[in-house]
Parts: sequence; C-alpha cells; structure tokens
Amino acid sequence: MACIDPGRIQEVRELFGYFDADRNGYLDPDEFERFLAALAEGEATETPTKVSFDHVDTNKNGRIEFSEFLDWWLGRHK
Ligand SMILES: [Ca+2]
Ligand SMILES: [Ca+2]
Repeated sequence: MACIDPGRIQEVRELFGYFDADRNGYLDPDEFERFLAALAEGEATETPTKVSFDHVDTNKNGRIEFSEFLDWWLGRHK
C-alpha cells in the first residue's frame, strides 16, 4: 500500500466503525449487508456493485477486519 493519505484512512475507519454496530472490531455478514444497502442508496448515479462478503473477507475467517475493509475500499475508490 503506497502513498495512502492518512486522512483517507481515517475516513474509512469512521465508516467502518459506523457499521460495526456491536463495536467488536469486525463486520459480520449482517453488518456488511447493512453497509451494502447504505452504499447502494448513496450510489444512485452509479451502477451499484454487488459485493459478496467472501470477496472482502480475504482470509475467509467469516468476519471482515478493518485491514480487509480498507484494502477493498481503497482498491474500489482509486
Ligand atoms: Ca461487529
Ligand atoms: Ca477476515
């Protein structure tokens, strides 16, 4: 990960924290569903991308850590 603006990371962290409803530091599938639903609404002008939980959960442990979320988000919003 080269040259990522720390402000950008902070933004993503807040987003992640907002949808981590039980504050355990991970997004479970339910929390991720809610996140996608909110994302789809916010992206009315774009084609909403259907993203599967497994796609973001790169180490396949059944929960999305912040690092996984960050990598996915930054890859998606270049
Ligand atoms: Ca959680
Ligand atoms: Ca994971």
